[in-house]
Amino acid sequence: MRNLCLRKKTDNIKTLVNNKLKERDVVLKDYQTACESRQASLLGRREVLTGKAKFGIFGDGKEVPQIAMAKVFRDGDWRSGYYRDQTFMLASGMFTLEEFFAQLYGDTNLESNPGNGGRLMNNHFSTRSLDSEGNWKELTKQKNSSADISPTAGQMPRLLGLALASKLFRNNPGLKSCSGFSNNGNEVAFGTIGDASTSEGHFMETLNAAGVLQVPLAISVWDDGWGISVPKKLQTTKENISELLKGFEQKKNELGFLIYRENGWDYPALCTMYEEGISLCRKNHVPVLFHITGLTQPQGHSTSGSHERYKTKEQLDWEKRFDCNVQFRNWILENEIADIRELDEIEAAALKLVKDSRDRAWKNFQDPIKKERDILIRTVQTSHCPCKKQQRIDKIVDDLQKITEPIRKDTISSGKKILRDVCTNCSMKKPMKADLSSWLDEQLNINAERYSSHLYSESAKSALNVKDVYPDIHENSKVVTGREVLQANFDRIFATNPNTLIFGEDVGKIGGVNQTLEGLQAKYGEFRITDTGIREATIIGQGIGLALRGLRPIAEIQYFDYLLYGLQVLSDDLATLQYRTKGGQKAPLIISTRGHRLEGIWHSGSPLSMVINSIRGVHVLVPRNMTQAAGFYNTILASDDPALIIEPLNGYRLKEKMPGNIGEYKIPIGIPEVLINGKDVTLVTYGACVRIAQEAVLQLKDFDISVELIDVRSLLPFDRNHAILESLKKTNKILFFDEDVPGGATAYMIQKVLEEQGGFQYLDAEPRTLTANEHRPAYSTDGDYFSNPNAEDVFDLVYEMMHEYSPARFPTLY
Ligand SMILES: Cc1ncc(C[n+]2csc(CCOP(=O)(O)OP(=O)(O)O)c2C)c(N)n1
Ligand SMILES: [Mg+2]
Repeated sequence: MRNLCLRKKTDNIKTLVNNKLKERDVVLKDYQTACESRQASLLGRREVLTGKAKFGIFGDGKEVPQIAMAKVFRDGDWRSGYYRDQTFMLASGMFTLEEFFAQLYGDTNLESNPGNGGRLMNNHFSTRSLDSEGNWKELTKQKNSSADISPTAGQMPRLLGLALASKLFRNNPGLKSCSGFSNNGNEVAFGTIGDASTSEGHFMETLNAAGVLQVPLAISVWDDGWGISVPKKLQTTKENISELLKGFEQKKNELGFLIYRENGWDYPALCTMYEEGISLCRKNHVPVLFHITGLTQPQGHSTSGSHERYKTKEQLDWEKRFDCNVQFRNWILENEIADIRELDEIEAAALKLVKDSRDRAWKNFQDPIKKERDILIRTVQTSHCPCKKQQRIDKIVDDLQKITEPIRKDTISSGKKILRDVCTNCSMKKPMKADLSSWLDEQLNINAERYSSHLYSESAKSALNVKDVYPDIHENSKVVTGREVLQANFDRIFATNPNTLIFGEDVGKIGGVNQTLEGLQAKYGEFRITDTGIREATIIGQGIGLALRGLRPIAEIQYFDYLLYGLQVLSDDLATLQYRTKGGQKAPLIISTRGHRLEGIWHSGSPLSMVINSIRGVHVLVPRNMTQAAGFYNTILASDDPALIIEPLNGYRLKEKMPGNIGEYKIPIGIPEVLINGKDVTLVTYGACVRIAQEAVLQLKDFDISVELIDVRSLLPFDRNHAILESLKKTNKILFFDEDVPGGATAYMIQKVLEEQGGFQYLDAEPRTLTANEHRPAYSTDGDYFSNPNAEDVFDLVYEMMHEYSPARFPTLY
C-alpha cells in the first residue's frame, strides 16, 4: 500500500502544520486521546461480554485519522457519520467518556446520555440542536453531529443537505437575516463511511450530487479492508475506492472533487492532509474525499463475533503491527518527542480515566433502577397476610432482590406478577392492591415517556397545534384549475417565508411536470426553486440536511410511485429523527408528491399501506383536491413536523374555486370532513377515490340509499376527534374504500375505527373494504376500470350491504 496524495500537497500549509506538531503538548494530548479512546473500546467490549451491556461496536483501529480530522472541525460544522467515529466525537468535544458508557448501557437519562436517551445502539452519535422546549439553539456556537442510523451509507443522503445549506446561506441574500444557523456558509459538512459501505448506491448518488452542486462536503472513508467478514476484493472494483473515483477528481477548469489518499497510521501526514483539504473545502465550497487506508480492527467488527474466523494469521499480524496507535507511539519515540516512561504514564492515566468514567456511568445508570425496584419491594412488604398466595409473592420479591444488576423489565414484570397474586377479599391486602396499582400506572407512564415519546414533535409548534383557518371561498370566487390554486399558494409561500425552498426533478425551469410552480424560478431564483438530478434518495436526504440546519425545504418526488427510491431515507432517517434523539433534533421537511390513479403501472400508484406503515413519525396527508393540498402545505409550514403531502394526480386540470386567503388558510391535520350527510351507510375514503365515491353516492341515491361520505384527508394522524365513529353510530354500517391493495390502508382504517375508536359495538352489518386488485393497474382507461375500484364497484358493494341488511327492500340486482 503506497502512501500517496492524489493532489499535490501545498508546501506552505504542510510546513505550518509541521511546526504546530512540534508543539510537544499538542502531540502528547493527541496521543492521550488516542489511548483513552482505545481503552474505552477495550473496556466497552468487556462490559458486553460480562453482560452489563447488550451489544458493542467500537472505534478501535481508527483513532489517529479521527484525531487529525477533529483538529479542523469547528463550531457550526456538521458531522454525518457512523459507528466508528468515537475518537472523533471525543476529540472534538461532542462526546465524553462517561457518555460513551452511558450509551453502551442504554441509559435513558438525557443528562447522562444526551445524544439519544437510550434509544440508539452504542456509538450512534448525535448532538442536541434543540432546547428542552424544541426551540433551535444557536448552531453556529456549537459543534454539531446529525444523529446516526445503523443502515450502512444511510448517513450519506442527509450529508448532502447539510453541506448544501452552507452554500445557500452564503449565496442566497434572502437568508442573511436568518441568524444562528450559519456564518456566511463557512460550515463544512463532514461525512464518514466504512470502505465496504461505499458499495451502497447512496454513496455514489451522494458523491455525484455533491460534485454537481459543488458543496462543502468532506467525506472520509475509513478503509480497514473489511465489511464484517467480506473483504475489499468482493466490495470494491480495483479494491481501491479513491482509484475508482478518480473520474470525480477536479481537474483544471473542471468542477469536481479534491481526492486525497493517506495511510491511517501516519499522524503528521494526516494532520497536513486534513488541514489543507478542509481549508480549501471551507473557503471554496469544493467537495473533498479523504481515503484513509490501512486501518485496522483490533477487536474485530463488533461484539457479535470474532474476526479470527475469517482473517488469516498474516492479516492479523499485519493489523497488530500497523495498528495506528502503535505507529503513533513509534513515531513519537523515533522523533524523540517523549520517552517510553512518559508514554507509559499517559497510557496508565488514560486507563484510569476510562475506568473512572465507566464506574460513574454505571452508577448513574443503575442507581435509579435500583431505587425503582426498592420502591416496589417496600410497597409489597408493608402488608402481609397468611394466605397461600403470600408465599408466591415472597418468592417473587426474594428473586427480585437477588438480582445484582437489575433492569427495569425485572421490576415491572415482578410488580405485575405480584399484583395478580394479591387476593381481593383480604382486608389486609386491600391497601396493598391499591398502592401497587397506582405504582404500576405511574411506572408505565414514566416508561412510556422514557421509551416512546417524541415520535412526532412535542413542542408548541407541533402540527397538531396549528390552528385551522378556513379557505375563504364563496359563490363569486374565481373558478380556476387546481394547478392554479397550488401555483398561487406556492407563490405566497415563497414571497412570505425567505427560508422556504423547493427542489426536485423538473421543478425549476418548467415549474414542475404539472406547472404548479410555473414562473416561480424566474421570480425567486435558482437557489429557491431548483431542478435536481434524478436521484430520489438524495432529494429526500438533501431535504433532511437542509431542515436540520434551520431551512424549510420542500423536496419534490415527481410521482408517488418513485418514492420507493427514497423510502429507505424517509423511513430510517426522517421518520425516526425526533424519536431517536428524544427531541434533540428536528427536520421539518415537506415531501411533496402526486399519486393515485392516472395511467399504467407506474403512474397510478397509491401504495399507502406501504408508506403509512414505514414512516410513522412523518405526517401523511392525502388531500382530495388542490385547495385541500395547498392548505396542508400552509399548516405544515406553520409547524415543526415533517410531512408527506400527496397531491391527487388527476386533479390539476379540474376546476376549483380560488380561495381569497390563498397562502394563509390552513387545513387541520387528522380531522376528516363529512362531505355528504347520509343515514344508511358510512363510506370512508380519501384522495382521488373521493370523486369516485361522490359519483357512486349519486348512483345510490337513485336507489333510495343514503350514504354518509367522509373524506379522511389525513392518514397519519387519523381522525383525531373520532368523527367516523359518530357517523357509524348513526348508520351502523361502514365501508372503507381506497385504491391500495386488499388489506392495505383500508385495513389500517378499520383497525383505527373498530378497535381504537371502539366502533365495533355500533355495527349492524359486517364492516367491508373495497380496494384495488392485488396487481398494479393495467394501462389505459379500461386497464384502470378493471384494476382499480370504480363507482360501479362502490355502488355494488354498498347495495350488497343494504341487501344483506334488508333483502326485501333491496332485492338482488344482477
Ligand atoms: C443496509 C445495511 N446492510 C447491512 C448492515 C449490517 N452491517 C453492519 S456493519 C456492516 C459492515 C460495514 O463495513 P464497513 O462499511 O467497511 O465499515 P466498518 O465496520 O468496516 O468500519 C454490515 C454489513 C447494515 N447495518 N446496513
Ligand atoms: Mg470496513
